[in-house]
Amino acid sequence: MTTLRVAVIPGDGIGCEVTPAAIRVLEAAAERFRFGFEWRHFPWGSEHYFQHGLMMPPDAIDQLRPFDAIFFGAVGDPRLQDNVTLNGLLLPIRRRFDQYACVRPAVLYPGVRCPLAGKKSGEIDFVVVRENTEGEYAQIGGILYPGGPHEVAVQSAMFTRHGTERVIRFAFDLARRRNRKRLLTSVTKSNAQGFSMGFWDRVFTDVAREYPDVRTESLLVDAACMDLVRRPEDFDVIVASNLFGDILTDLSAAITGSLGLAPSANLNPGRTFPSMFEPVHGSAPDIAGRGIANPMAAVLAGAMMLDFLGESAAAQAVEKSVVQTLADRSGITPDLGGNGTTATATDRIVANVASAAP
Ligand code: GGG
Repeated sequence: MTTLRVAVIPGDGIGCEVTPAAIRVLEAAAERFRFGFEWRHFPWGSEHYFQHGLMMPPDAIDQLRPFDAIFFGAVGDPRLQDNVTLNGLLLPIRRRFDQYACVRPAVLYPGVRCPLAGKKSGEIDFVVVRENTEGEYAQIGGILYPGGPHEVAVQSAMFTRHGTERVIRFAFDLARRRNRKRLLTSVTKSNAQGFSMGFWDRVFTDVAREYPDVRTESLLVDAACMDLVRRPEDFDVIVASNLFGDILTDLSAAITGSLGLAPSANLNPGRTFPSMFEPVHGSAPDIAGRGIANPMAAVLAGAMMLDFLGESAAAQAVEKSVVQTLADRSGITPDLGGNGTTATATDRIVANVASAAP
């Protein structure tokens, strides 16, 4: 029997609520499809910072390296600056394990209320591929004369040919594999940022020549935001830089009903290091501890992990079980208009995993 070795970092806030919920669902899938999990929990995050002055220990990357995958919850604590928490935990893992393709599907499922008028389930179904290791998140910059009247802040974005080509190529391959509209949309802001984003546009045109069977479109990020609201059904695969990909995926979660439904896979496609799977949402301090966080984004991230690790039948069963739970609208959480809790939604999904047709 296959045993998947997974490092679990629940992190902060509702990360500590949705991660165990998703593990219950994944265990149910493992039992049904006859494979096993070995989970190892790492209590890293803001509490670790308060105790030790660091979000994770100095040898954290070495500790994580042997695992098949990392299952991550959320990071962020109102008592700490977000750049301390993010740059101390999530971003170094993405960079050090070269998880350069962040894959974020956006699907309008049956039973979910879409905030856009007239959109039916199934009509919105696209994937955003976010560059995940460089761009605006490169952490190059500094502060001069801090706090004074002449204070200067510099933050540079870094775009390399290697990094840009590989994520664009990944997105083209995904458009081919999905075989839906075979359309790849590249999103930049090259009218204002001619060096970096003009460079991205050129690389996009270069790589596109290798994929004559995939149609292409280039949009400025402002137009892309407008079009995601006006005509979301037209998109198939979108590729964007680190920052734009992050912003676009909060918007795509909103138009598909809830941030509580949006999963994310930080992939190292060459499998040289473990990939990491997490909900798009953060720690949500406003609802943390109340037991009402939607576990579905974490569960769907778990399904993406199963698929990446070769358990595709189990992955499909988990996704179907979420879809069934949404369609029944029983036990669902308040973000979806229900009056259920994390526990009731998880119970329904687990029951559906056990009973769903193969
Ligand atoms: N589960 C993802 C999470 O905790 N996200 C917090 C966050 O602020 N992420 C920013 C980013 O992914 O760029």
